[in-house]
Amino acid sequence: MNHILLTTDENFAQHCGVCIVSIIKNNPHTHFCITVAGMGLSEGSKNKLQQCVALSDHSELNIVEFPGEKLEPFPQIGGYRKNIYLRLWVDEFVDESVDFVLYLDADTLVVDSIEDLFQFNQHDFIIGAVDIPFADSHKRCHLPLEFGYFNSGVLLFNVQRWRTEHCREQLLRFLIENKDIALNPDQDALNGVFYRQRLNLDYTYNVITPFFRRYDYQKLGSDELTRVRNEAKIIHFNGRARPWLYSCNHPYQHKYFDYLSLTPWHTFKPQDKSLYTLMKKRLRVLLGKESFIHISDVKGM
Ligand SMILES: [Mn+2]
Repeated sequence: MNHILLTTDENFAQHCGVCIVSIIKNNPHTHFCITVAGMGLSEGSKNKLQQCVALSDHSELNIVEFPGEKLEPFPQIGGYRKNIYLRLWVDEFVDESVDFVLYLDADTLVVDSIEDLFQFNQHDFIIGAVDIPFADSHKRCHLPLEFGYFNSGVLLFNVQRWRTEHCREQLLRFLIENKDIALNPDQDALNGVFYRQRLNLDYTYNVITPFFRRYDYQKLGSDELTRVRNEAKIIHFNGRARPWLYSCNHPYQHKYFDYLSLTPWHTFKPQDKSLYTLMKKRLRVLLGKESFIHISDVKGM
């Protein structure tokens, strides 16, 4: 059984459902045990999430209502809501026998098989994560450059070590001691504490938005950029590129709506959909002002 963890609140329940459908549709022969840890999820949303998982004959969903008081010792940082820390309770959401759990942000989309992530026998890491190319956040966090700085939207947890080495407590200590430098709550702490015990996953497992922008990450070289775009397995709509907004021009936006159409949220209409946004969107492309690469530049589109 392959274990996946997602966390959400009521606002992100739909995106969480879309992500679940994308996992199932791209891994039709894989058995998943999916946990959704949420705070304040309505009964309606819980039912809809169950219907998403029911699209697979052999996957199961476990919805956990997270007790908010557990978040109390953790600092609130910037504009982030404290529920960003929910992933850190990964060890409490699964049985003690489970070795690995793949955590996915609800703003990700799985677009290919992710079975390889569950098929290895390596235990000498605490978390697997994907580098942010050319990130400079390690300076702010006083981390050695050679370890890079990873994004916390896709995390492969070694749950056994997470539990026995009291990782959540280590992170809390880091956050309290480094309140002034931590800007990205969980992400800075995870980097700050586990940079030496990280398994470096390939870029294709967390393709963040800048990979699809015309002028970002040019230093990676066009071969590498093309490889990551073509072989993307998990798309992460981080930053402002939200596919559920009509104005978004991310080349994978239509995939979000493809999977959405299979969920009980299929009647969703983007709030910003209007003739004005349509024209603005088209005009940006026509005038060459669009920062995203063109849709046909991405494989199979
Ligand atoms: Mn995210």
